[in-house]
Amino acid sequence: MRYVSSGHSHGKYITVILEGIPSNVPIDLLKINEALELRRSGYGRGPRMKIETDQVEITGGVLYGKTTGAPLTIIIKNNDYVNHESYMDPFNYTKQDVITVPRPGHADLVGMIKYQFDDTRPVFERASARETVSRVVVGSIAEQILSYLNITAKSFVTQIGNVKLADYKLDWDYLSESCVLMPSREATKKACELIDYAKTKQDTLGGICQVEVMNVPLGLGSFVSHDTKLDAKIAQSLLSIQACKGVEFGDGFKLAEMFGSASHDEIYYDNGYQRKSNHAGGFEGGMTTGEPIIIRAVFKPIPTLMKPLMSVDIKTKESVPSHIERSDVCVVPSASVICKYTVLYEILNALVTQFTSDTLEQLIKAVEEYRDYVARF
Ligand code: EPS
Repeated sequence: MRYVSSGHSHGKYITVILEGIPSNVPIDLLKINEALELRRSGYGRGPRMKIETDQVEITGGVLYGKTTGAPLTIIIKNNDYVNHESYMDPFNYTKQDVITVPRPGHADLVGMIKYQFDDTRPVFERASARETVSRVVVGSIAEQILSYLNITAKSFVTQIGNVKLADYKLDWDYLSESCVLMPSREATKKACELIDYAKTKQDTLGGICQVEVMNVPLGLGSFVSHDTKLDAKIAQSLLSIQACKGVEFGDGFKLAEMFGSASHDEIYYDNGYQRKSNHAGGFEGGMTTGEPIIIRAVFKPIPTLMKPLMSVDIKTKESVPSHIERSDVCVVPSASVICKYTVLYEILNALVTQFTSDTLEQLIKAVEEYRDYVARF
């Protein structure tokens, strides 16, 4: 499987071409739109999220409600385009609003130097996290296919600023109600207060989110070569999400302070090979172990600050405050949604690479047979 997305944050559309999806998969557009809605929601997002409605349109690769096996063409309209059309229409434009002061922490400065622009717009229009709609769309299609294999996933936020979920009692029933996607009423309240505080300070906040994937067959990915390791592929995909600065599996960075005797997952046999723990987060040797996949990703506070950091005007080389753009205060709840769909895309990609999967039926049968084989081993 592979996909490519194209489009600008304030352009007319984000377009995605997704290749390698088996044929005969019924596509539920409502589910994709619901996933996109969850991505937009989350306490701490900016005014733009009230403008966008994100209804996908599929114009290729689906006939009679099911995939044909051909590449899917998926279009997501940017409602905000109408407010930017005078300079965002690719040909019929009046160049105005030239922004020559890059924001520290954003792709602005390096992008301008590398691609020889005198304006940050051609950089930030593409570097923008608006592009993450594409990751949610392809991941939601993956989720629909994975449901036939009983593979399920959830994601949630474990930290926003200094508010850590670990300090509170968990309440999983509360997760769907939490406006910051934290499974704790108390932690949610504290996180919202902190976001409000950051907003009054004209500042931003980062955090950590966790993805868990259940019932993934043992042996996806491989140990044989550097580029066949599935944990590495997932890490690459997650790190490519805007503002992501680190990824860990299972006990992750905590392993540094643990003894080997406490770090690994002892094996026993009881109706198949079992593990006493899951420190590895579902991966050994770049392959899935069959245990739940546990991944955390850390997101830096977003770099567009209402109280700007100092920068340089590339026209005059003078020291000036960086450009102020309407933006979000905290995107970690959205990031947790994006991370879940990013991981699901990679899991499906590994499955269709490993098993016969021209059709949905073939994939289901191949995975069923393989699971039987593993159970008998
Ligand atoms: C973004 C800046 C904001 C965010 C945007 C990502 O947009 P704007 O500059 O239009 O206010 O709201 O996120 C989205 C549009 C989205 O759909 O997630 C940025 O600079 O990355």
